[in-house]
Amino acid sequence: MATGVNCRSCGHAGLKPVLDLGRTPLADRLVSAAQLAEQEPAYPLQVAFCSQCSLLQIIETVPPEVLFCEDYPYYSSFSDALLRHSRDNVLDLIRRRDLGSQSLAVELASNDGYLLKNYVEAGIPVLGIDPAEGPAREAEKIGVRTLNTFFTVELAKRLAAEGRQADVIHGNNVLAHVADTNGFVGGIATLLKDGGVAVIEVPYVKDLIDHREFDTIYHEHLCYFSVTALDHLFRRHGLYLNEVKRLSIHGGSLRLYVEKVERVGPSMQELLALEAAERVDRIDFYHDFARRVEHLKAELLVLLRGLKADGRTIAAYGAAAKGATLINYVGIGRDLVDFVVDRNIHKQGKYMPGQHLPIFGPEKLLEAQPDFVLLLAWNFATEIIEQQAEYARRGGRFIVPVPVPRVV
Ligand code: DWN
Repeated sequence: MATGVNCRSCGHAGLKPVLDLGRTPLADRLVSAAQLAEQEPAYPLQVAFCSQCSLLQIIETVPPEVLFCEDYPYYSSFSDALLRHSRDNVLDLIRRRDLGSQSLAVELASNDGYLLKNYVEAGIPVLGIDPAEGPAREAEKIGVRTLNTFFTVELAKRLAAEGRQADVIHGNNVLAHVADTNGFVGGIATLLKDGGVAVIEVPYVKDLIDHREFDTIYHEHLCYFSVTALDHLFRRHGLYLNEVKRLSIHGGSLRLYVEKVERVGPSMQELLALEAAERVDRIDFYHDFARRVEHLKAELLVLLRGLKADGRTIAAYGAAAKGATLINYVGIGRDLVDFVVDRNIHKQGKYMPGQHLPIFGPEKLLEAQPDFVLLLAWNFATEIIEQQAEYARRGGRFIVPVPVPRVV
């Protein structure tokens, strides 16, 4: 049975359904105390596959203004691992592309300046573009010049006309978020200098499927990319995906090196071959994903209910967007988890979407000393467990929910 919706990338009609997570609240729309009694907006969250260009995507498009502008609570700098990851990327590019004071580094979805600040430190001119008011304000405070707006082809044309084409364009965790995928990529082609490079990071669909990372599916994430689907997308706009790196961040990501000259290297050929061999470009690869996600849900509920039945107390770590998908799909309310903690001060004092679990600062863990902490931000488990050494020393244990629910 095909959906009546066209592919976001190639326009092909008749996407094939893969997973239906039901109607869910918006993952990053944290609830204030005053809003607790209000009806929360909820939207269908259905995943489908395009058999023409092999792009996995969600059917629903929530208006970007609703998702990313006011009160957008995500600040990249609350993860030390992400800051280190971004700094290494920039220093590598400065060296590889011999960037200097005559260069221009642009970041699409530059957030709070977490990445571009490394260019500023090196005396290299930057321009950030981000629609989220709070993070853009923080970026300006640390000297990262930021346009508080969405990136569009029109903006790219205006900047190019002003002589502001870029030597490097960064786009981390944004390509999957844009409602106009082709417009966004067309804008990159317009804004990039002929000899420039776009360095883009996206979660990798193969890791999502292989490791049952269903909770990274939410309305901000419209597309779930394979290298095959990305190659089709970029070539449509005269861009070439010449080099790819697989990264462990965010449960498995790709770093894409995209240029205006075609010189496809071995890293790209190897991944295209791997995807063909594992049929990542066919619906078969996604066939039993829904069943495997159902299993994870059952396994996690058995674990949590068993601990509660033994009279144990459970809290959670990471008021993450993926955490919202997980607690609402699995059905984790205050009957199982007492509260959530998060370092992000903009999230503290609010409540998780849907299940309305209260959010506190991490110090709450030592105050309440719950027996177990469910790591909703499992993608930063190593960093968080190290950080919470005192909680563990006092007997606390952690639950990692994905890919297999387990106590560590
Ligand atoms: O695509 C996106 C990814 C990259 O980031 C965005 N759409 C939104 C966001 O997704 P998320 O909220 O699921 O991402 P994180 O980065 O996994 O969220 C982790 C949460 O945990 C953040 O709220 C920060 C918090 N945190 C913390 O409190 N202490 C994180 C670390 C590392 C910590 O030590």
